[in-house]
Amino acid sequence: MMNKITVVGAGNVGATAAQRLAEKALARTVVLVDVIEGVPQGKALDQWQSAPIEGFDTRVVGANDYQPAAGSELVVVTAGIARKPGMSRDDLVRTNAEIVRHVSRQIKQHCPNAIVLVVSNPLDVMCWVAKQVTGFPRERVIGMAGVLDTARFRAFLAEALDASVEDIQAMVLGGHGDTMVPLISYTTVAGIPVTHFLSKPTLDKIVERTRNGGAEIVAFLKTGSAYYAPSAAVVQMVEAIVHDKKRILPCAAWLQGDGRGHRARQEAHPPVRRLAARRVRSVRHVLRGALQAGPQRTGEDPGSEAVAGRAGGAQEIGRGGEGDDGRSQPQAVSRKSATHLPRSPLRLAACGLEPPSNSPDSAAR
Ligand code: NAI
Ligand code: 2OP
Repeated sequence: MMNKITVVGAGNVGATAAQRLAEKALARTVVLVDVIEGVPQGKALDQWQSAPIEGFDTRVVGANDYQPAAGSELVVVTAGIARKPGMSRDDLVRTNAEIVRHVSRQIKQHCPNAIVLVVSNPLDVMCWVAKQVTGFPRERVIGMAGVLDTARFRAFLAEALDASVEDIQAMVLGGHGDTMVPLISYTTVAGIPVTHFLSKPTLDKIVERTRNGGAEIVAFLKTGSAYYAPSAAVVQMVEAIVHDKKRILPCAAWLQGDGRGHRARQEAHPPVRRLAARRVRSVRHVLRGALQAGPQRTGEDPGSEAVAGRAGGAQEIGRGGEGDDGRSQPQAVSRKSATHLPRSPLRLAACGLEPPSNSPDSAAR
């Protein structure tokens, strides 16, 4: 159990995540922070009053500032706006980058040793903003999306197979959107390859539905996006961290390609390189949009150094890539290493579970 976990953003995902964290007693205190006066306090009080019925002792407290969050060991960032019908996750980038930048500064000040779990969309870019602004080491800034995408994939497969979700083993890597990669060759039903049970057209449909899993829910809800499965995914990751379960879960992470194992895997698996290249393009695209307004902010306030660094980083990525501004890992990226490293450091990692080049997963992409 941790002493304190903070959830920033007391909206749908944040409030539901806080409730789940408390019910699982993953911390002594769960702090819910939001900018809207009264909302985090009211929701936290309501959740705390469910404790005698649900049988947990975790105190849930709400606040509009970060004082109660001070010293949190883990901070979940769900602050931001959610998608409406017709919007892509990337449409949220300008607004949410500002929000996550502000939140990250607060985290850096009040929770300097925290692990930051980012949820706000577009996920990869928001992870990058959080990492740049906090300056935390890369292993302390991770993003949730793959666990959610994997859960959706498993749920759809279980439905098609009329089997228990518990007996479907799968892993979805790639971006949280069009570049999502459900690894069909690693998908099994009680250990038996799923291709024994489902035809390619059926699997293709399930892959497509998984890719559009978020949009399908937005189309139903109309006023917001999914939150039950996303909050469950957050809590699975938090639980893995709190109990140091050694789980292998897909997550967004800043990869610099400087680990020997990582480089060896890159060389061994051409599809992963292709995936990386695709992600470089997608991140570049998003960053260009996000940073058009960037330069005029330079020098605006102490935090603008991060914005300038971000803009510089993005331009470098666009030019072919020296990546990191070196603040958090000054040893890591050099001009020399950048020539053979992935040009965008943002990629999903799943500890050696990359598909071989002739796998069905290459087709799925
Ligand atoms: P929501 O609109 O219900 O809640 C967002 C909350 O953030 C609101 O209560 C708002 O007041 C608060 N907020 C805004 N600015 C803030 C600030 N500066 N400090 C603290 N709180 C602030 O949205 P929802 O459904 O909870 O989604 C939150 C974010 O998570 C969205 O960006 C959404 O796209 C993303 N998301 C990501 C998923 C993923 O797989 N990575 C899955 C589901 C949602
Ligand atoms: C989802 O996939 C909106 O990213 C969110 O539901």
